[in-house]
Amino acid sequence: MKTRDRLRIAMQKSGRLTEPALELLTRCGLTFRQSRDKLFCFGEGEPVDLLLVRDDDIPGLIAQGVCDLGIVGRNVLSEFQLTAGRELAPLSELRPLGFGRCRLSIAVPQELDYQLPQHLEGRRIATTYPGLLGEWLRTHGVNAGVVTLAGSVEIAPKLGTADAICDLVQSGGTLVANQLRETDVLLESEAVLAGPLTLPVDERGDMLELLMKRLDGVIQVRESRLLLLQTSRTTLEAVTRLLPGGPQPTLLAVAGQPDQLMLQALCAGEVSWRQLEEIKKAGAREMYVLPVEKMLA
Ligand code: PRT
Ligand code: ZN
Repeated sequence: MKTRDRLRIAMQKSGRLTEPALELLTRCGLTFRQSRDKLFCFGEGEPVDLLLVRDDDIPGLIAQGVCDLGIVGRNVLSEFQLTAGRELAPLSELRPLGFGRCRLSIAVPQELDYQLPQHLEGRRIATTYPGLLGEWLRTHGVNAGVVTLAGSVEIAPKLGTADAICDLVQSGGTLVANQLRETDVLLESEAVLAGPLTLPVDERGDMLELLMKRLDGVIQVRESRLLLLQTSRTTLEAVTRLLPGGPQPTLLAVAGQPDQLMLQALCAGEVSWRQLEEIKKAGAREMYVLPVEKMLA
């Protein structure tokens, strides 16, 4: 294979992952000139180009060495790893990217009496993920027929071509609209950065390392929240105990109220209403959760 000095990233041309993937790369300081056929985008500042393709083609393009990296759903990557021929290079999930979240689940007609995977014995299950479904069936020792479809899996039970389905679920709206009930989750998915198991050792390797560092920074900031609250000195310990992870909080005095403190804490992830309510019960008030725009430690 001819060596390249520019890094090439494959991403979805048009679909659910397109916009968030582009936004992520832009936040990493990458900009692209779009070519007329919109298949190849030349990177302007850094030596990183984009290939815009169907998501299903992304793992294959990396495995063949046509692209160095790809942004793709874990569902597509895992299916590829289970079904690709041995002659192709193995891939790895380099980073979870925190968008495109969904799950691959089994769903059955609402009226079907289903409690255990064993109730699928001898039945037909429609899916676009025969590799992942096959593995799950084997794990549970179930013999079922796998009906592989290219799309519109959710209508298979109504059409009589399958008794159950194995498909991606996000809100669950599609299942409800088709009188189906979600029973088992096979895989929790989100968009991931996929790459070869062994990374290139030429100029591309340096760029790759740099890109991963920027990605980590962008992801860390995106998931960070700044929590501000007020508490009295007597409830400080109880409040601090409930704070979601992160470094030690900063304490500030409140002018004119010697008993009161202002607490500032950087939290590693989302702070839920439930967590806030618990912290409030422990004695906190005037609580704010703020997104973090940039961070330089
Ligand atoms: O053209 P191309 O092949 O590139 O696109 P595609 O149609 O195969 O993919 P696309 O854009 O639909 O999805 C790309 C990726 O987004 C998937 O591989 C998943 O990793 C991720 N993703 C996240 C989803 C969903 N959420 C999702 N809800 N992919 C598909 N769905 C579908 C699902 O198949 C079902 O039909 O949405 C329906 C369920 O949604 P709810 O909200 O009704 O439960
Ligand atoms: Zn696809």
